[in-house]
Amino acid sequence: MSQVNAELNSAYKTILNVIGGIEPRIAEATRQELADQRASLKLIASENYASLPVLATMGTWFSDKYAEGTVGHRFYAGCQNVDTVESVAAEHARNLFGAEYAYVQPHSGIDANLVAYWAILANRIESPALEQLGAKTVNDLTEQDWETLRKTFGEQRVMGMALDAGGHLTHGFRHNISGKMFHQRSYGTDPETGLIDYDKLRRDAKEFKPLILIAGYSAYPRRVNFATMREIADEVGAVLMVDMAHFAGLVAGKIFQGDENPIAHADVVTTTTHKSLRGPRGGMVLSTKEFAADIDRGCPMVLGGPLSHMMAAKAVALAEAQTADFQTYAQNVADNAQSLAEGFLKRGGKLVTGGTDNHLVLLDVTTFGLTGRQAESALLDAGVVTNRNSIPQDPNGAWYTSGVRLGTPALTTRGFTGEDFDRVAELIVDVLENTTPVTASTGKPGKAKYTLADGVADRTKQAANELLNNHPLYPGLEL
Ligand code: DSN
Repeated sequence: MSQVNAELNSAYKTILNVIGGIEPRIAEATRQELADQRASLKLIASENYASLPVLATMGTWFSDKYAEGTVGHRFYAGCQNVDTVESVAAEHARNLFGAEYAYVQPHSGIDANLVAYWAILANRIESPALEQLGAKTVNDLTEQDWETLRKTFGEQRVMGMALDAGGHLTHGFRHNISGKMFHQRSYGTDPETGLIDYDKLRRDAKEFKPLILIAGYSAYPRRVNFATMREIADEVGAVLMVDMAHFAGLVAGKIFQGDENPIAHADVVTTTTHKSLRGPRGGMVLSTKEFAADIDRGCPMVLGGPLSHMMAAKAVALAEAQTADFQTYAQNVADNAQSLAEGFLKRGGKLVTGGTDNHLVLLDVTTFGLTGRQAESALLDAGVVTNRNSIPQDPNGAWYTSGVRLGTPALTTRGFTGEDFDRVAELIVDVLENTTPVTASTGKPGKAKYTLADGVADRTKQAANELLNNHPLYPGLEL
């Protein structure tokens, strides 16, 4: 992470002092959050550290402006500067990803997916349905017509990756609105290899005939062949939607190319902007021209007024992501994940799929006799921040789980090398080997409680500090 200029560092100090004069607890929590982030090994695969210019861009008066609508077509007066912000962010998104169309308003990943679902429904169903109902626009529809339309929409099907195979809640999981909107069938992974079985997926898709085939994941440690997904979608007449939230940085950095580049193959691509892409918290939808008009109806169909300060920060982050430095960063993220995986494998760790070729690894902690929850908590006690995660066919269910997911985007931003990640694997194995599950009162092995052997937390924190001090976070920033 490069040194940010001294003026920005001193501006942050001043701002925190001013905030402290109004609500000291918030100023203190903000200072403490930076101290905590600086002092821990952040391995949550979906987190990163945005640059200070990106963070600073979020804190401006664009926050105060309403701008529902789209560029040049707003429901409020005085949006000329918001128009500039949204146009610049969309232009950067199109250029960076080579997309025909970019919509930068979504506030989060789930918002982006909802906008995409609505746009696909509208594009593929609404027009013919309207015609059938003798209506020109949705405004002409009667209550009865809406009932008919609701039934038509309600009969639609999506096919996405199963949650325990690494898929995401918003891809049709029953406790998410996507699972209420659509009939869903999930595709899993091969029980032996842990990899997506494209032949089975094809057979299932032919039987289920989804309107939308969703590719993308939040805990699958491998690349996806989007060219094959496209073929399958075409064979069954589905729209191909890719949720690249986790790996957008690897697409932006040209690590995923050819068959692995979602933009080249999908109709609609959604993403968040704050994970491997290293921007502000938020979402985006990219698409072919065919879906642009329907995606533009995201606000007010799904979204409230756009967060213009966040769109501005997206523009800054997307400009950063077009630099050679970002390409190097993305390559390092992938290389470091390899080093982390090898670090576990050579110390007897078991990884779902046997390794990684993206930015994350999924460590099966049953070999240490632990649940994911025990492993996550013991690691946190030792200053290692991870998250527990289901593994395929997880015997411990989605709450306790049997895995820990670890990603390289954040620590790579700090400048961690492959050697550092090997040391991180060593520290994690040491913690897990020294963690003992506590038997539950029923006499059965407990799923939540554990003990960590004396001295392990301290020696891990000390070793982690050495690594962290070699790669300071926001060097020069003192609050
Ligand atoms: N919460 C994100 C993650 O951790 O993967 C996905 O929404």
